[in-house]
Amino acid sequence: MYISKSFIPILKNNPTEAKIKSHQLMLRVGMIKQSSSGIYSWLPLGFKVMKKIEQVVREEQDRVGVQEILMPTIQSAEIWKESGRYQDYGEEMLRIKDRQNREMLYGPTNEELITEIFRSSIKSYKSLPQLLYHIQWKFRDELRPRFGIMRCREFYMKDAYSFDLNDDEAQFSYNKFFLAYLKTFKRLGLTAIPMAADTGPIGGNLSHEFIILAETGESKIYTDKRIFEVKSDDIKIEKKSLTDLRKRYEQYYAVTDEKFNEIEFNKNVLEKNRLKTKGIEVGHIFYFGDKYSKPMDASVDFQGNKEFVKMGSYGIGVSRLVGAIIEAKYDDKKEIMKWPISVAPFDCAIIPLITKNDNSNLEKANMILKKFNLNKIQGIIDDTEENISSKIKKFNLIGAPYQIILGKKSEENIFEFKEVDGDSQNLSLEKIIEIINNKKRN
Ligand code: P5A
Repeated sequence: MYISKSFIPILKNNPTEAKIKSHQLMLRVGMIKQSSSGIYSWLPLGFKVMKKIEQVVREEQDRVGVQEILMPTIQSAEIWKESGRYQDYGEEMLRIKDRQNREMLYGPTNEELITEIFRSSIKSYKSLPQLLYHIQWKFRDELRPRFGIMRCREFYMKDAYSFDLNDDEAQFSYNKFFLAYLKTFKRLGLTAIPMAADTGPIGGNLSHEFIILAETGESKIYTDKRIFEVKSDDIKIEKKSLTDLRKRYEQYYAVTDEKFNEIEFNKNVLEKNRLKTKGIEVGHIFYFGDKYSKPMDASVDFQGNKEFVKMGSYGIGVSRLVGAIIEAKYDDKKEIMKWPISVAPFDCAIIPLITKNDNSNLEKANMILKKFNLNKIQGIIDDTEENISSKIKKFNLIGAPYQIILGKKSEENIFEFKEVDGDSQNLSLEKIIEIINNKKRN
């Protein structure tokens, strides 16, 4: 891919309307474009990153046995009236009427719709558990959309739903998501901490928000620092092992604003371990028993009895994660972004010095790109005639984790290679390919 042919509209300076660094960078390198308040178009660079995040999220859902479906964005008001949330949801819900004057809405979440799908097909406890997810746009008419795609009105969410026979089994399902979330965020290069949280309009009395630390985050958090040391690599998808995982986290005080209690905090956490800071909520899981199954009559037959299924729901802010990763990885003083390779828009930028009289470096760049393609490495060539330093600055913002620089003295088979935030070394193309592919495998 050539930069001259790509749709990456880069701005010289930071846009003044953006207050936090992720919003600034996303506008600056043309990842998104605002369409109206809190509603964005995703341009190639932003879309590529979001799709890669989506794929990581998907793989980790599949790994714990959740089945993918796709529900529509537009829902009928009828099912929301059944659950009682049509009134409760208030002005955040975008309500629409179709030409038959039927009440519809743009889904802010899907507990009702999935319950309706479940109850129409599943009748026996033998079909449980059922774990289903989809990745779909949501709309919430937020009072104050802020910070670009961090708190917007239309956003992309992975939402999953679990159906079990009893509390014990439902906890097992909950814990599977707990583990899947830790793995997902880790693969995205983030340390996300599960914190006891309020359940808000979703309901229930058990819930964890997954938070990554960031000064610009909108969630206030209060925690014992030692929670950052908890390990989960040895955990298996088995009841006992997963219960143990929850215990490892829950032994430490870690709560969001609404659950905070100063006296408890001081009692439970030694002064040296206390951390009061801010974070970004990238995921949120809930257990709410029969809150929806009872009013909507979603039940199974168990030994001749009618049992309302016990449900949970599990969200990840896929579009918000794009911003969250930038908040965690962008050095705005040096103006260097480094995407984790798992979601980088390109693996390596190829930056040749090209002049009117000499395009031998462009030929070299083409040869490198060909080899990259054969090795499934995604490269992009800067084929413009700008000077090398402004080209490097541009790619520092785009954030491909690696760069190859073909300058004045570039040799035939040895190339200047660097991590976007590191020092140069001269290496053969074979070695460069090996380094990038090793990184991609880990
Ligand atoms: C869980 C899945 C739910 O909606 N129902 C289905 C439950 N949870 S939640 O916490 O309200 O949202 C899940 C995640 O979506 C992201 N998110 C947002 N992202 C961008 N803009 C918004 N306005 C927005 N609202 C929620 C968050 O990452 C949240 O954890």
